[in-house]
Amino acid sequence: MTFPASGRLLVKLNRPAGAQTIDTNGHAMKIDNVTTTPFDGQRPGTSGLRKKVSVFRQPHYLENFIQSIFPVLEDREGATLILGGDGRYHNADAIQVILRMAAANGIARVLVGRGGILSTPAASCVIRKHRAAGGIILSASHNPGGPQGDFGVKFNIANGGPAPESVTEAIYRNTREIREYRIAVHPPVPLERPGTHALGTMTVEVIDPVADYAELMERLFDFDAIHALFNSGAFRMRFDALHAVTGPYAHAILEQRLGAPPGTVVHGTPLEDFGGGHPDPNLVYARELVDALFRADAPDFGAASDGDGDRNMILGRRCFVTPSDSLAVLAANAHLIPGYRLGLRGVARSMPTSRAVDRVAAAHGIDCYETPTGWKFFGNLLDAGRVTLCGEESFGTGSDHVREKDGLWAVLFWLNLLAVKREPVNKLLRNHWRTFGRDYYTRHDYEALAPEPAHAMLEELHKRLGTLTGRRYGERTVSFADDFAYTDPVDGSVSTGQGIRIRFDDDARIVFRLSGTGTEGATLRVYLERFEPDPAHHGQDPQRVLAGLIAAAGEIAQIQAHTGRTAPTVIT
Ligand code: G16
Repeated sequence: MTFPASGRLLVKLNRPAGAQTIDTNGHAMKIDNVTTTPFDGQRPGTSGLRKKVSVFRQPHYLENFIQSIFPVLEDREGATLILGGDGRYHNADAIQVILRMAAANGIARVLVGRGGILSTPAASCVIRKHRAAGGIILSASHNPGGPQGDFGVKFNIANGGPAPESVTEAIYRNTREIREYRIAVHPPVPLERPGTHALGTMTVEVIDPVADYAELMERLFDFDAIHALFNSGAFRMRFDALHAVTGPYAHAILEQRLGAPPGTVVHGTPLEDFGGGHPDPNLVYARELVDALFRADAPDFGAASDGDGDRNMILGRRCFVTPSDSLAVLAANAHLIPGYRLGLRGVARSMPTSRAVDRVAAAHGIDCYETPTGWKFFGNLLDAGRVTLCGEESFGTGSDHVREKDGLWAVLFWLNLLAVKREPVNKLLRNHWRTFGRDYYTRHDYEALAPEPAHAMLEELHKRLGTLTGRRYGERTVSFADDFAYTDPVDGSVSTGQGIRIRFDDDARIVFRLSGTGTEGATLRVYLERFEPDPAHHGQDPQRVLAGLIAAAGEIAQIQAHTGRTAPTVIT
């Protein structure tokens, strides 16, 4: 039997009597209850379910996962849901499937971004503004797209943030037990223009994906000051959207509203395969931008965002700002920005993020929380009003304005800061380090490892944790080693196994953990940092400053022996 619109072959269909609804145009809509069986491996990772496109295109795969989300939606009947994605390959087909499933599952209204587009932070903004019960965001974030690339589904709850572990575990349990899903039989809903459509008794509202988000940004930042900066004739910027979702947002906000000259935004048209690139804003995958910022005629400011618009990379002329330093600089200067002029309630960072922001928090007398990797761990702290700013080493920065990290927000924050200070990024950074000291920091990734040896390596290291304290590696001695566990201060939930921390007698630190966002093999992440208080030593190459720690990491985890790798694949 063929299913209209999806074109997929489906197995047995059960059509119970009366499984018809009448839409607002008086048309009957048939709902099919489709018999299915569970798939292995539908447990959401660090940020949603991410798999190869070919996995998601298997019959029933997407549908099983989506059906497993509906029972966790509070007050589903009559609820509003937000739907959109980063425009990657399979986005358009998946949106139509989800719309038909939402209609069949009693959702009253779905707001969809025009063309199926919504950046992750914009989706968070729209969920909050329209008091939706939640949102489904189709993205594999910074992972490559296209038919051979990755696809993903994230579920956000009513606060606009990623579902916490209790919810993702409930969804996972549903995927283990699913026997049937519900889907309406209906032609595709046109999404190319804003407007309202009926899908059975459900209303589909196609919205401008930029409008609500741009309005929020205008409330937080001094757009006049940024406009004046762009018009000063003394400031040039390059924003690389990497052919991903932030293109339309950046064109609309930076060029059209803030007066940046056309051409400031490059690679601004979202493409299904991101133009064959890797939409990950870091020193390796955003090489073209990095090269442009290190040339003789470099612009003053450079920035990039990722596939779904929640990450950011900040560059000055001949200067890269690590995400950890960026968070610290924003925290130290927040009072200069209209949306934060009353000061910060507190700050939070993920455990592997450098401790640069801790120093700012200590100086300002505010709380600083250390959470596991994953934006979902900030949700409770933000909701409880304990923190205003948070960030992660993985190019994520955000605040309580939404419940996701927010790439363009971070760029606007920096622009506002530069408009107030009128000094180059590298000078601003140097002054920050002079005040607070510099946390030299780097992350080494070993991608696409065979999963078994990678897991064995960390298990073995885990077993040796108790024997490490007191051992000498090069010029340092281990003072502390553990596997990070987190107790959420708001709801008391406990998350264990969140990364191995090794601290040394000079307070230098190594963290080892396996990525929770990859789709191919395993990725080992090694995070390395060392504090340098003396401004006379602030201008050095982090790889050289951290060489001793890098060697110690290899020795402690026996990386080469376990993986056969002699060097990381990505250094940031
Ligand atoms: C996701 C999460 C982030 C996390 C990052 C890295 O980002 O939202 O909170 O820091 O993954 O995770 P991992 O080290 O496990 O790969 P994104 O941008 O991929 O959604």
